[in-house]
Amino acid sequence: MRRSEMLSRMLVIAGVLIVLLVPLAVRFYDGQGIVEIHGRMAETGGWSPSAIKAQVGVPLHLRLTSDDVMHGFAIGQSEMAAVDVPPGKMTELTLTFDKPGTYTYYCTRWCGLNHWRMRGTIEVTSDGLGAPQPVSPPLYVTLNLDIDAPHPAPVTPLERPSALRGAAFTALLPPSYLTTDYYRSYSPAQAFNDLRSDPALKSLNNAQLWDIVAFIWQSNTTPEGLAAGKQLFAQNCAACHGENGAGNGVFADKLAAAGEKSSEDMTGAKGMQMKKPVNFTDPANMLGASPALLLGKTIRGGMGTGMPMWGSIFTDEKTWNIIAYLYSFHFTEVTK
Ligand code: HEC
Ligand SMILES: [Cu+2]
Repeated sequence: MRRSEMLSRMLVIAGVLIVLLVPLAVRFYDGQGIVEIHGRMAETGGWSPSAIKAQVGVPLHLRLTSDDVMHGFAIGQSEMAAVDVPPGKMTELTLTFDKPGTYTYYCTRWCGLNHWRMRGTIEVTSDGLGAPQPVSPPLYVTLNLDIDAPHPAPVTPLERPSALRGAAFTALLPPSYLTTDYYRSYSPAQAFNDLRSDPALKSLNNAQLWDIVAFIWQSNTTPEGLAAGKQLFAQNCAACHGENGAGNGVFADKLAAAGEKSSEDMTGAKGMQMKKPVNFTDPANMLGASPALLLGKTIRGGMGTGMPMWGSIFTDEKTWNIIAYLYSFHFTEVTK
């Protein structure tokens, strides 16, 4: 064989190899390989694996499938749209993270009583570049609130307050009541008591002061924010708290019916102390709760009461929108 012929054959072989290997290599080495995740209802194991690792800026390829019913997959605190994970099919997904941290993936379909326990984590690290961003503690911690304590409202309105009527008194209202800080830190009942003892407002009757409370609450939200909160509530909370917030969602009964069984955690240990989902339409309870308290409970969860923790799922903005929506069960014309 002549030297040049051998060389050209080798080049051909090399070329063929490159054609065959490059796509494979790209699949495996441009990222961290391919991770296959199987979804199962929480009672039979949830996601497996339930913890994976990734690196900042390096694509993570996922192949998702379900071993039982239809599940959904989404990453908490991100704008990623949820993808369906049907049984008997592989759904491919590539994710690239631009910040280090622990991300939560969760099921977005109500697949069973313990649907919300279908969660896993992605630990995203960077090569020592850029220290993790310091996180400020949530407001309920700063305010030192006991978010598990009962919070009955010392006063409640006789009729439904109206933000629209309340807006008529803006000229009298000291501006300090309209700050975000004020709204987030106090319950509507506390705000009512503050207004009642304010000399600037002593000409007004109680119903008028409640209208101002509704107006203050309305001023801290927008129609878009409320619409977003309503949608998030319907998707994530209504199954327990009820479509209309009355604490009678379809899962509320099922949780009660499951009785003893529902107090088992995923390992079968009886770690749970199940409670009834809160009725958000009860003024005696809700008007005694500040947005900071409700947000605290929402992000931290009930720690074994059946109330899931949502802090790793929603951004702060989304959670504040849900909280604003919860008060709309009490105030009329809460949007402009
Ligand atoms: C699986 C059922 C379940 C789901 C889903 C659920 N909750 Fe709850 N929630 C509960 C239960 C049970 C309680 C009462 C026990 C407790 O306070 O820990 C509760 C209590 C709360 C409280 C405390 C209210 C108060 O007056 O102190 C808030 C706030 C709350 N839930 C918000 C939410 C939001 C917001 C969502 C949706 C993002 C949600 N919950 C989804 C079961 C649920
Ligand atoms: Cu599921």
